[in-house]
Amino acid sequence: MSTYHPLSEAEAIEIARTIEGVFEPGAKLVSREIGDGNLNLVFHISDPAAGRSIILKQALPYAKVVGESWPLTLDRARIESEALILEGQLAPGLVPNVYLYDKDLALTIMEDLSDHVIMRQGLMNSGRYPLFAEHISTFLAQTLFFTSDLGHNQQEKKLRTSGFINPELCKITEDLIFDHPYTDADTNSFDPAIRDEAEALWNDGALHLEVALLREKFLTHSQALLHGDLHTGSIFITPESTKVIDPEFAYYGPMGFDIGAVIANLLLNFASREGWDKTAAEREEYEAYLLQTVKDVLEKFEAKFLALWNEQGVDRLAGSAPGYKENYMQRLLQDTIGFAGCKMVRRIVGLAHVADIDKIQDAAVRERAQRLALRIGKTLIASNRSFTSVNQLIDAVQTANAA
Ligand code: SR1
Ligand code: MG
Repeated sequence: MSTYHPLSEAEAIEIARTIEGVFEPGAKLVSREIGDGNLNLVFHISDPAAGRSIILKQALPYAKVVGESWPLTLDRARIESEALILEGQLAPGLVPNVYLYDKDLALTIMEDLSDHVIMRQGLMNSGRYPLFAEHISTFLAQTLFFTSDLGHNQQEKKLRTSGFINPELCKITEDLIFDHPYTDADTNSFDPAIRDEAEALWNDGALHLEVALLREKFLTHSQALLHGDLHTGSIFITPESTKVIDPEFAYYGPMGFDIGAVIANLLLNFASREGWDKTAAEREEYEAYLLQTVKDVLEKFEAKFLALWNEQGVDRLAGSAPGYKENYMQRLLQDTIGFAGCKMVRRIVGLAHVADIDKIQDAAVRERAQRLALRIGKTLIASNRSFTSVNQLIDAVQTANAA
C-alpha cells in the first residue's frame, strides 16, 4: 500500500505496468503529464512501439488552478471513479473504461482516448460532430432517468445518494456559479474592458432573484445523479464517437444542471465564432450548426427520456397522473435554460473561463464575444421560468445575437 503523494512520471510508469493486459512485460514506456484542467494530474502512459496507452488520473489535495491555499478532498477521486463506472453501465460506450481505482493514491486508471479530441478544442477548430446530439442525449437520458425516482427503486436511490455526497465540490459550484459572479468577489476574474458588465451583474436585483431560485434547486433538489461538470472540456469526441469524462463533481442534484451545462458550452462557442471563422459566411454557417445542435440535443433528450419513462417508469402516480409528464418536462426545460444561463455568465466574469473566448487574440473581437455571451446568458436566466419550447430558446439566442 502506498501513502498518498503526487506521483512522478517515473512512478506513473511503474504503476501502469501493473495493469494486466495493457503493456508487454519490459515494454519501453513513455509518460507525459497532460493535465490541463483546473484540479488534477493526468499522466498519459504509452508504449509507442506497440501503439498501446492508458491514462492515470490523480487528484491533488488542492485546486491546481489556485494552488495549495485551496485544499480539496481526495475523496473526489472515489466519487469520480464510481460515477464513471455507473455511467458506463447506464450509457455503455459513452464513457472511458475504468481499469483500476486506488483509494490511497486517489488514482483512477482508465482507457486512453487520445484518438479523440477535447470537444472544446474541436469546436474552436470548427469541427463538425454529426453524432454528438445523438450520443449526448442518450448519455443524459440514460444516466438521469435511471438514477432518478422515475427510473430507479426509490429506496435504493436514497441509499445510493449517500455515496455521492460531495460537499466540497458542490461548494465550488455554489460559490463560483451561483454566488460570486453576482457580487464583487475576490475570486472573480474579468477583462477590465467589460467592468461595466460585471458591475451591472452585481446590481441586477431581478437577475439575483432568478439566480437565487436556481441556486436553491442546486442546493436542495436531489433529482438524479449528475455528472456535475458537463462542459465541452469534459467530453472527448470524434465524428463517430463521444466519451464523457471527469465526473468528479457528481452528486444528486437537479437534472437541468447537466443538460444546461451542455447547452451553455455550445452557446459559449456560438458567442465566440467571430474569433474563429475566417468569413462572415463561415461564421453564419457554424452558428447555424451550433444552434441546430442545441435544438437536436434538447429534442432528442426529451424523446428518449419520455420513451424510458413510458416503458420503464417505476412511479405509478407520476406515470399516470394526467398532465404530470408535460408539467415535469416543462419544468426540466426551464431549469435547463436557467442553469445554462448561469453557466455562461460564470465563464465570463467568474474564476474559471473557457478557451473558446479567452484564446481569441484580437481584444476587440474578444470583448464582443464576452458581451454576447453575457447577453445570451442573462437572457436565459432572466426569462428561464417563461420558456415553454426549444424553439423559443433558439429565437431568444438569435435575438441576443442580432442585438
Ligand atoms: C476551482 S475549479 C473551477 C472550475 O473547474 C471545474 O471544471 C468546474 O467547472 C469548476 O467550477
Ligand atoms: Mg473537470
